[in-house]
Amino acid sequence: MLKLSGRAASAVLCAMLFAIGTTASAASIKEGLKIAFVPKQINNPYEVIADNGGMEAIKEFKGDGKVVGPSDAGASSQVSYINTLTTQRQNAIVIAANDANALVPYLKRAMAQGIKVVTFDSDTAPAGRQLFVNQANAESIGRGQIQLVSKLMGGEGEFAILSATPNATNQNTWIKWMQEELKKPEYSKMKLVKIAYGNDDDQKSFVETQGLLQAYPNLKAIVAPTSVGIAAAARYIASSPYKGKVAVTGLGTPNQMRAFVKDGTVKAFQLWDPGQLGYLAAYAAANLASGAITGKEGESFDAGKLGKRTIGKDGEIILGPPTTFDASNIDNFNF
Ligand code: RAM
Repeated sequence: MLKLSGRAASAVLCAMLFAIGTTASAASIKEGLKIAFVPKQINNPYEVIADNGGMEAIKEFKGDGKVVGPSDAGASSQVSYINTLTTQRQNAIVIAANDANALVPYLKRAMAQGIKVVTFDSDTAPAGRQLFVNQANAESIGRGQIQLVSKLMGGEGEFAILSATPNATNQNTWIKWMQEELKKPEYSKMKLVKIAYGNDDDQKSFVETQGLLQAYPNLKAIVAPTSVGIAAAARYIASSPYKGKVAVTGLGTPNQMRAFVKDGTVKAFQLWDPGQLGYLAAYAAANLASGAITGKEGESFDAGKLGKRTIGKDGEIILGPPTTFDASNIDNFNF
């Protein structure tokens, strides 16, 4: 048997106590928490991946998870779901908000009844939630989109943005940063001619793409910072005479964009892993609902396979930087 000196033995004891300490933080989540995910809309593949990530996490910590939500991303379409979840006394609501302000009174009512509210993907005004799990720093997403489209259109010419809904908090914040980036002298030959809204509806985004190409015959690129918009724009361009002439980029899932990268319609686009976003949001909600964190800046919690995460300013938790996908790496991703 291994014999240890007094000092070595106490080092081992310390290590054991430390190990017990770290497991205690992992076990700080109560079992059986009822956590409901409310996506922007239920039929959007991006949101489905995010929600599945959330359900995976909830399973890990033995909670009781579900996904409920509207079929359109309209400003008030989530209100009735919030009200039902409040009546059901869920422990936490994790929501990708379709509007910064419209939901606040209802989410406040939920919080007043002890329900924890975490926004993810798309935030409300801070009064509507305790935490916001953001996919990446909003400024770097917005600036990154302009840097990418500038490269694709050779730094000059007209381009348009095809966004989601006019009230989507996430897209509006990113667009604000895109416009900020555009003020730099290196983009002086680029002109943003229009911001169109496809409402995160495939058909509307398709028709809006067609409209942009007709209205702006000199258009050199479309940037769609929405997974629904970029896929619809790429589908339109892929079978039109604009293929190879008008660049399509923005934010999309590799699985939805793969065919368009392979056929040359899309050269490059960006995203993060939506599954990890939902996973992180579920851990944040569970830690909040277990009383392990209160939502204050500087508090940390254990987020399962994503490791320790820390709450930043204004209750924001950031997943990580986005990835740029192109023909060279797209096959390494499957989501
Ligand atoms: C759409 C939604 C979502 C956004 C992604 C990039 O699926 O608008 O909120 O984060 O695109």
